[in-house]
Amino acid sequence: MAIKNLPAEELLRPGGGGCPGCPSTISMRVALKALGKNTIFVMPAACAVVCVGGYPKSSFDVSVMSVLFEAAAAGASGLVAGLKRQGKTDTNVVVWAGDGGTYDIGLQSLSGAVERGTDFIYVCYNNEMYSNTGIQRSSATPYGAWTTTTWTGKAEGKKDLPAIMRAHGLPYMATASPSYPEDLYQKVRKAMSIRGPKYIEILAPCPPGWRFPMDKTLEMGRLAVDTGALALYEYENEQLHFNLKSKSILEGKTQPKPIEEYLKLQGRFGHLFKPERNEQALSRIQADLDRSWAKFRKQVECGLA
Ligand SMILES: Cc1ncc(C[n+]2csc(CCOP(=O)(O)OP(=O)(O)O)c2C)c(N)n1
Ligand code: SF4
Repeated sequence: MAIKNLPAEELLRPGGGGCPGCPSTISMRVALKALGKNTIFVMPAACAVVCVGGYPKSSFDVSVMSVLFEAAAAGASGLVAGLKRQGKTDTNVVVWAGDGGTYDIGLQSLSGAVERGTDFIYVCYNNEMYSNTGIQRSSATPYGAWTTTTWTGKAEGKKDLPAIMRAHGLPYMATASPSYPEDLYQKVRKAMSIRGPKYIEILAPCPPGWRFPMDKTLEMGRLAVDTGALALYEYENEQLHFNLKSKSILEGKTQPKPIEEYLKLQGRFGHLFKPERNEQALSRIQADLDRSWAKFRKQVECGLA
């Protein structure tokens, strides 16, 4: 599918509160083209809910239910049950949450909703930190990254939440990027066609938090895929299927670019390059990444996910 073939209707209007170049807003615009008007968003505390705009104004042409930080998936479960009671089973109930609200504080409510088989789509736009409250670390923040609570670089690696979601045995999971809108669109459409819980994780390069110029969001997303920092895939019927360049990286047909090419454009990793290169940290980051691809290859070879 070509980008010009995406539906022309815009359900995200101008006037939202996101920063220029906001990856959540760009992704939301594409997702709404897939979802259409019969959609209700459930949003916990995060940038995205601020981006909607201040009540009574809204930049969205669909309803948004704002819930407590820890309760997005529980709120969605209630909404799905209420709609079902009214006979409305064709409404898309979609959680749109940051990584703080997903990897950390909302994890129990997400796990519970998935375990109960709730028919909803949960989207995590993962900007790898708590950006709305001033860039604090989350369990999705990668090793070595600066945040206001990891001044010298995070000492721990990130939690593998996609693996935790797959371990729930849910019917559909995918990773996506605002830099590949056609792929994101198709993954949202696929999620809409499947009953039960669906989880989509969007890697969201955030200019103020990652410290890069705001016109470089899409370039950063493409570099994430080119270096293998983001693996684009779908998980369906307990199988992993890789997409776009991630497929040829997995199959060894494309050599990923060195991770440094991605890191050195982000101010949050600036301390790894100056005043002098931190070879130990850089090699650890590359080695961790290589290991995660080796694991993916094994999983695909053995038909495991
Ligand atoms: C229980 C609770 N703790 C803390 C907060 C403050 N808070 C509001 S938004 C936010 C950060 C959200 O981070 P994330 O989910 O990663 O989304 P992002 O801001 O990055 O878009 C925090 C800590 C809150 N609203 N409720
Ligand atoms: S801080 Fe990042 S995620 Fe939040 S509105 Fe700005 S660009 Fe978007």
